[in-house]
Amino acid sequence: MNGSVASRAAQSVNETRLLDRHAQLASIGAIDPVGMNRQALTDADIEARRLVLSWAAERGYGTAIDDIGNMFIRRPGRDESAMPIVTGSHIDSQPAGGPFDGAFGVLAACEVLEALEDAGIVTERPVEVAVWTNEEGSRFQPTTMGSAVFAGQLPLVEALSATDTHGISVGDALERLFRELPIPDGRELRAPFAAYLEAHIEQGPLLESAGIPIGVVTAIQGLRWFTVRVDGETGHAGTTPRSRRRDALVAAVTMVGRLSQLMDDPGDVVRFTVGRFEVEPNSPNTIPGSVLFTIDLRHPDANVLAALGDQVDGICQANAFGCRVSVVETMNAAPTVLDAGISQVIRAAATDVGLEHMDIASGATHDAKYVALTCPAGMIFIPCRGGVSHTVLEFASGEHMVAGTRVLAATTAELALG
Ligand code: HGY
Ligand code: MN
Ligand code: MN
Repeated sequence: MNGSVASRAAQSVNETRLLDRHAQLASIGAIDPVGMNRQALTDADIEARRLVLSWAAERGYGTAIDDIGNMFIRRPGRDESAMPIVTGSHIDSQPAGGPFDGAFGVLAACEVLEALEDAGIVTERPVEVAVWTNEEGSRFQPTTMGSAVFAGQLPLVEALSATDTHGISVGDALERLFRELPIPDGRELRAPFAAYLEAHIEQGPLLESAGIPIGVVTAIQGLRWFTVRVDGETGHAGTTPRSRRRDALVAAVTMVGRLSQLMDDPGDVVRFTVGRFEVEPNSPNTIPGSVLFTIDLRHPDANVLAALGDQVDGICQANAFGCRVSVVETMNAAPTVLDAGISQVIRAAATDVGLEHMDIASGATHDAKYVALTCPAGMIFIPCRGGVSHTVLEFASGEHMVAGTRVLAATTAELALG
């Protein structure tokens, strides 16, 4: 590792600037008294993007945006024709999330550009910050939408037609974004990167339990998402005999029960979540006419994921209770092994900065999963309190944010130098 230059980049990380910017970003979409609701392509997301772009403007960096709204901020390199080293994450949040998931990775990436600047380091390759669109997938399904489209894993037209619960499409929401946040430079989807780095809170308990500040992510487990729609018949709760009912809710809860049995895993490795459940017309004395629910299924082993996921449709159809059932798979992403060479650079950077590190597999998914299909990719985790995330209680300390950013700075500098 090019010790002195990478160390200089790490040491130039400015704690005050990083934490001030975190506070500024955390104020946009904040929930009172704690937490974050800054879902993709909402007013808050647009305002947060504007703030990040204002930091780029202060340094005169070029900015670009692609057709799915992924934004890129570029610090030039000596060789402008060389593929950039790109680092970033997302600034959209869950509806009741925290101000660290994703935001930390974008803040760390912006701070890396600042640190390189302050240290007067001229890199051979350009270094870019990426801000991916709709990582969370809460408002528009599926998760990691921007990076999936970027990597050619989700057709742009399909992503643009996804709608939120109010019927607003990604395409409509993006048109607003493009109008409100004019960024003159377009960027091709699949523009090649030399390497991609993403810093993120762990969102699990392992680093905190081990008392280790840096996780070197070796893999991201696979996931499959399904949307199940059950259409029965509404009717009067007091008069309709059971034999005449086509109750969508009875069918849907039976499906969920059977699926839960299937996913029961003594080893506690399978992750199965029904996170959204909508009943219509949702009236106490009307038989439910339709139900929509989602399934989030994850496993680190591709064969297990395939075997379980392939049974979802059959189980739902077998418990229809006379209703019409449609099961649509909105995402099927295989487990990802991150680049061994990049992981080694991250380990060396952590050692260089004087921070203990350990290898870790990611239970959450990340934009790095899709970007890894296009270039060598690595991830750096920092601990979060209690190992919790996707809750308003999510928290990461300033000390750990600085530690992760220093490792990101050293790794980025090392990769961008030659
Ligand atoms: O769902 C996830 O793992 C991530 O938060 N997108
Ligand atoms: Mn995230
Ligand atoms: Mn998340």
